Amino acid sequence: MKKFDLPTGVYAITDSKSGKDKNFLEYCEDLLKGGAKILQYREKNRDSKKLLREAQDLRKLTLKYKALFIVNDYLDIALLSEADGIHLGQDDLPIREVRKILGYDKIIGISTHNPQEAQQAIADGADYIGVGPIFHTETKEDVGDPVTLEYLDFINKNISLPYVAIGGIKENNIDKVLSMGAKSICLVSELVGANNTFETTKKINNLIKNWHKS
Ligand code: 3NM
Repeated sequence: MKKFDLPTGVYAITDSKSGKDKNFLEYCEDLLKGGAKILQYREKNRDSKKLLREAQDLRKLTLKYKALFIVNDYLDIALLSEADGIHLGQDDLPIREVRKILGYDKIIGISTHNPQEAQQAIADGADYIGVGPIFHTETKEDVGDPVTLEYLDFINKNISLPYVAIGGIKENNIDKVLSMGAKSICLVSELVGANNTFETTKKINNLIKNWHKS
């Protein structure tokens, strides 16, 4: 299997609230301008045509900024938009089946919430895992209680796959996940809610990169 690593820095995820006061594509471009080298398109309430159109737009944008493009859940949209990969939840299509269609050149990530799921992700051939929610989050419904830093600690000690730390991470608590070694970190509401998404993404992205330089 190919060796894959997640880029060190902000792992950006779109959110249907992204366009709150901002144009959706401009919002996403701000994330990329701010230095995010991976962008996941995660939208639930869209018809298929709109999903595809937005995914194709984001594919172009991510190529411009030399960032990876990942589609959440939808295998057809990932294929048709020529995404770099797909991100699956525990109740989505099984990794092994998705791999048959996507092949080994594409990235498959999966959200995990406990050691068993992380070990299963390795057995199933995932390229990376999501580790969360570390803290309380309102962004993802039915995600369950925070897994806390204890689960992150387990992952660091026992799981060799690249991971993205996610869930309730803000500028004011990011040091806790950084100090445990997290290199790829996702913040959704913190960036959606920022007055200036570009500046906030840039600041946090530099914070993560500088932390790992020293
Ligand atoms: N997945 P915020 S938590 C999309 O734990 C997502 O798998 C999670 O948003 C998981 O930064 C989450 O606003 C939402 O808490 C993260």
